[in-house]
Order: sequence, then C-alpha cells, then structure tokens
Amino acid sequence: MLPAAVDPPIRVVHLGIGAFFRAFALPCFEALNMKLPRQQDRYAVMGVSLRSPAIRDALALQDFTYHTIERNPDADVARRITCLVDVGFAGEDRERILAVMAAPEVSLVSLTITEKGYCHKNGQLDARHPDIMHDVENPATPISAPGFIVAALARRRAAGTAPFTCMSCDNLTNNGHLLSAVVTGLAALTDPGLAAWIKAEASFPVSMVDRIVPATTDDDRADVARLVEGTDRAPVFHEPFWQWVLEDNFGPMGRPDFAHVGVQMVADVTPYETMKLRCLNGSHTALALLGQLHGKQSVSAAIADPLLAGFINSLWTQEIIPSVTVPQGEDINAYCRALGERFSNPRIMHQTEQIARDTSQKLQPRILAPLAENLSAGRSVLRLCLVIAGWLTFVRQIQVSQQQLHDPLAKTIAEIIAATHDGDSYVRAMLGLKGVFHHAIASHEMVITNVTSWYRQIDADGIAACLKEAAALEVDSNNRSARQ
Ligand code: CS2
Repeated sequence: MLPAAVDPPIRVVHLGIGAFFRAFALPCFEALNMKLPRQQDRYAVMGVSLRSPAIRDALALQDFTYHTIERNPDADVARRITCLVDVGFAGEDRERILAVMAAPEVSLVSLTITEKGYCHKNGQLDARHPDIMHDVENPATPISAPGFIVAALARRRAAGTAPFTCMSCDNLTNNGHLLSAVVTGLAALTDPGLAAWIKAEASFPVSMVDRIVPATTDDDRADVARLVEGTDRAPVFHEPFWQWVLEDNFGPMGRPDFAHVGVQMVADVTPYETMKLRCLNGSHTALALLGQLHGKQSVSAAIADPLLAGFINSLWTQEIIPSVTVPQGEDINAYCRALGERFSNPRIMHQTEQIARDTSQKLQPRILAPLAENLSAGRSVLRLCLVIAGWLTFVRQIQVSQQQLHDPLAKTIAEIIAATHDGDSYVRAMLGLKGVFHHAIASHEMVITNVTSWYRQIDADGIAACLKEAAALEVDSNNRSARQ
C-alpha cells in the first residue's frame, strides 16, 4: 500500500493578497508544485489581507482555491490554483497570522502592498506615520505590514528560528532595499538588538514583477460561469505576458527553485526594474492621466487613439528610452513595441481610472526619475512635464466635480486647490508637495516653466492640441516657453 500523501506545511506567507499576486506569483508556485513529485515538498501559501476581510471571506467559501483566466486576443485559458491554503485578515486574525509567520517551516514572506504600504518617506521609515506610531506603541499587536514582519521576526529570534526571507513584489525602485529600510527602521525603534539581528541575518531580495492584471469587472464575473466548472467568487483575469526577475539573494532558509519555472534569477535587478518602471509603468501613468482627460476609459481604447499613441511613442523614443541603461541582451525598442501590443489587447479592460489612482506615489520612479536624469544630461523633459501637468489637471477636475480622489494625498491636494485661485499659483503649490517632488525638481526653472505652460494650454486649447504638439516636438527641444 502506498503511504498516505502528507499535506505540505505553509512555507510562504504573502502580505497583500490582491488580484496581482494571485494572478502573478501563485501560478508560479502552482507550476513549481507540479514539478515536485512528493506532496510534502510542495509549497503551501497563506495569504494575508491587510485592509479588508472580503477576499478571505470569498475564498474561504471555496477552500481558498480559485481560477486565473488568461485573456488572449482570441481565447481565454482558465487554470485552477490550489497552492493557496489559507487567508487571514490582519484586523481579525492577527494571532493566527503571526503564529504562522513565526513557524520554522515558513521560509519566505512576500509582499504586494503598494508603495503606500511601506509607510516610508524618501526611502526611510516614516516614524510619524499613524500606523507606525501604533506599531511602535504596540509591537506585539501590529497593524502595518512592516509591523507584522518585525513582530514575527521577534518571535523567531526569541525561539532561535532563522529569519524568513522578505521579498517585496511591488513596483518600486529597489523594492528590497526599501523593505529592508522600513523593517530594520521599525525594529530599531522598539528593539535595537532585534534590528541588528535582522540586519545581520535576514535577506531582502529585489524583484521586478510584470503582468497586467486589471480589476475584475462584472462582465468578467459573468464570463467565469462559461469558463470553469462550478462557481468561483474570486477569479482573477490577466494578460498572457509574465516576467519575474529576482535578485538571487535569499537568506539562511534557501529559496524555492524559481528558475525551474521561468523566473530570471540575476545578481542585479536594477536595469530590468528601471526599464520596466519607466517604459511600461511610465507610459501607463501617461496613458491613464492623459487618457482620462481625453475621454478614454481603458488602456486599449487610449492606445488605439492616434494622438495618444503618437504621444506615447515620442515619450518613449525621446525621453524615456534615452534615460534607461538597457539590461544586457535586451532590445529596448522591441520591448516598447511589445508593450504597445500588450496595451492594445482589447480583451484586457484595464481602466485608466484604476491606473490613475495613487499617482502621487507612482510619479517618482515612473516619471520624475527619468525627468531628473534627463535634466542633468541636458535631454528633453517636455513630454514628461506634460504628464505632470496632466496629473495636476486630472486631480483638479476630480476635486472640482466633487468626485472621490483615490490618493493618499487627497486631503492635502484638496487644501491646495481650495487655497490657490489661479493656475500658476496652483502649479507652484503642487510642485511643492513634499514627498512627491524633490526640491531640485520642484525648483528647477525649466520644470516650473514647462509644467505651467502645459497646464495653461490644456486649460485653454484642450488635451488633444497638447498631445499633437508634444508628439511633433523636435528631438531634444526644451524650448516651448518661447512660444507662450
Ligand atoms: C499599473 C501596474 O496600476 C498601475 O499602476 O501601471 O499595475 C501595471 O499594470 C503592472 O505593473 C504591470 O506589470
């Protein structure tokens, strides 16, 4: 008789169990498990929802299994994911989550919590962030993601268990370094010995993650019935493309054999990350903001518009590609052409409104970093300035029409709008937003002049005229101001 199969223990805990991680990394663990013949060697994953119990409750009704649906231009492919075995909600299941995170079998804690979840200011822990102030006062009952990691690592240290590897999967520059800074920064405020142990023992690999995963719509949900057997209350829809580049820097507990399932393990993720954040996410942010102003609700509708497509092409060729150090063996022009095709997939209803959320947190790596480098290299920044002016127009329109602005800085932005009575002073006040624009950029004459003149022109002539002009500008032209 064959011995009974043993269920694998939870080896991975993921903080921020949203659609992205379920469509991006869990399929990878699922594929890895398929390659591991012995059940007990496989990867079982626990997800943690930090903000709402909804996903826990939906998945609990179906044993935490769900489907990923790959949307190809001409067909859908459904896959069942079974490696997720539990989901906890931080607000109600704290003790259970911390107990699992402290268990010796857990070797990896991964995160997709978006930039604001890191509770940082300029790459360092923001000790005045309300969640961090709470976690400093109550280290054993944390509410922030860094707080959960520090509390779990404290338990492991006390029990003589090695630290797990902390793997950020967020779209941020040097995401692993940022995670390391906020985790050790928080530990230092409560237990310097723990901070020193984390610094010496724990690993925080940097990663670049890429797959377009729009929010699931009602139409998508209706489609699920056609694609899968039974009901699925928590399906995720995604494009076919998938790329994961991971720094080969894992801690004492080792790592899954990610390379076996197509992850690129490299010594330095930075060039991949910069290329992706600027070419993909930078143009996404541009399409989202300018697309919203131009009446385009989805990325595919935006990129099908000749004015927006012309603008994005010129943004890539004139201002983004020149700012990127291309990873070895990559062809960045082909990379951007492929992005154009990915954005055009009409079966992916990626809402421009969704991407435009939290732009204050997204501008730095996507738009401001290439802008700063172009300024010091004497290259054009005009189109990047149009994206900034587009954001200023977009947030103002939302506030004035009394819709909800989804941005952690919404309150400050509303105060600026209420306090400024003409376009020029509004632009100056917004460029002064701390934590968004570094002083060197906010005070740069060329940035002030160009953002102000685009802002005025959007108001006077409309976005279409600006897109047309920006796409037609001379290479390296920075001289629009003379025209105003
Ligand atoms: C998007 C990203 O919402 C956004 O800000 O730019 O989620 C984008 O779809 C992913 O990074 C693609 O990998």
